[in-house]
Amino acid sequence: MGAAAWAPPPLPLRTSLLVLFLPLPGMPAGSWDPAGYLLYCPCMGRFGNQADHFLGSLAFAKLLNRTLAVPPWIEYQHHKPPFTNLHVSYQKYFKLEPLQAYHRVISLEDFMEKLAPTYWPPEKRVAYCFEVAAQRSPDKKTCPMKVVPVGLGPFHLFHRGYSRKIEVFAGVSGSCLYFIPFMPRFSPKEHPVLALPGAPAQFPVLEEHRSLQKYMVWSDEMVKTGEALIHAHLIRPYVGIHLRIGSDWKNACAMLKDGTAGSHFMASPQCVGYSRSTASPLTMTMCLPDLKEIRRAVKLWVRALNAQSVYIATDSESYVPEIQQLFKEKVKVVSLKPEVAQTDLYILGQADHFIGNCVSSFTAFVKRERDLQGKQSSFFGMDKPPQLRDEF
Ligand SMILES: Nc1nc2c(ncn2[C@@H]2O[C@H](COP(=O)(O)OP(=O)(O)O)[C@@H](O)[C@H]2O)c(=O)[nH]1
Ligand SMILES: *[C@@H]1O[C@H](CO)[C@@H](O)[C@H](O)[C@H]1NC(C)=O
Ligand SMILES: [Mg+2]
Repeated sequence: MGAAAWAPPPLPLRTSLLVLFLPLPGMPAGSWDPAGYLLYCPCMGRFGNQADHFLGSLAFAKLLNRTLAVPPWIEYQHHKPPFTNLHVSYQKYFKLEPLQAYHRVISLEDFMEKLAPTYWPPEKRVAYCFEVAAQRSPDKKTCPMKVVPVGLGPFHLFHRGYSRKIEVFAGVSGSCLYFIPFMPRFSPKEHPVLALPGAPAQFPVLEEHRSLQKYMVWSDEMVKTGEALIHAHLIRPYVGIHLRIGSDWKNACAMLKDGTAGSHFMASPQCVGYSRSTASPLTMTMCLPDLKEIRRAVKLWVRALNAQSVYIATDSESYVPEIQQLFKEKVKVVSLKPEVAQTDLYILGQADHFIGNCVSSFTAFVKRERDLQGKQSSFFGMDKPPQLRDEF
């Protein structure tokens, strides 16, 4: 809480924060960090997954004392032109500077443009490949295409063949714990740039890394857009809800039916608890709330807050008429379906109460932000979620 919440700090504090965000002494911008760099491709999942991985990778970079090259977000636009993956700079949605208060970072774009030509020329580039992945390749030594994807096109960074040399190591993709014993092998002197085909982090984000989200501060542009929409369309207090009910989600939740998934399924530790032994059950309603549950939960929280409006963020249907019907004309029910999904995240983050989907990492982003700001949240199928262990 406090400064951690990243509400605009009072003026005297702002000056001290500014000092905090200046490049470290002796490390002028554009100079090479002798402690080395960590690069990774955010190649798994959409925004929510990438954000979880970002937090873990940030923590991992700090653990290794390497500067993190912050990758762009990968957005998949297969349904509309240009029908390819887009790489959206981190700074479109968030500020880069506040991250420096936690650990040294540089944008991947800046790294490639300003540092790589001098310090990391193509002939010096090494691809680090997870052993398990390499073993799937024909000669058991190359990183298969799927593992070194053509993910970050504009930078040709994770392009197959970007490197002259492949270093295979016995780690397991997705778990930084497996990395650690092998780290001494990768001294910054011999391995100045660790470029990984995936995030050295777990999904979902570890409980102790959730609070790192306080360093993800919305960009001025996002704040401006989000605040303008809230002002124009919503009346406080407002309840924000996240409907994750589209066809891909229906398929995912169907895995719960046979009971093999258990309580821990995708982002569910955020509501059932991180400890497997004490996790509460994960029900189908929590994964895929039906209209009856959506109406029940919305009614409950609108009454509890005497809310004047409801904001619906959705991956498909919005159910505006069905929800409006609950309140006659007394409550304004709004769904904007913004072009940029992060606009929904912003508006949900600012709500007076938030009802999310426990299994969704899109919800998890909002839940973490709100937890850090002391704002209340619940989930469909779970009105009173337990407190998580956060390092504030
Ligand atoms: N605009 C908008 N997009 C959403 C919403 N819910 C899901 N999506 C889209 O679907 C993606 C879901 O993938 P991801 O973020 O990884 O979250 P998860 O699959 O729910 O864990 C998001 O990144 C958005 O692109 C929503 O409420 N509003
Ligand atoms: C971490 O890296 C920074 C920047 O290169 C360096 O000044 C510092 O001494 C390093 N810390 C440790 C413990 O190696
Ligand atoms: Mg996903």
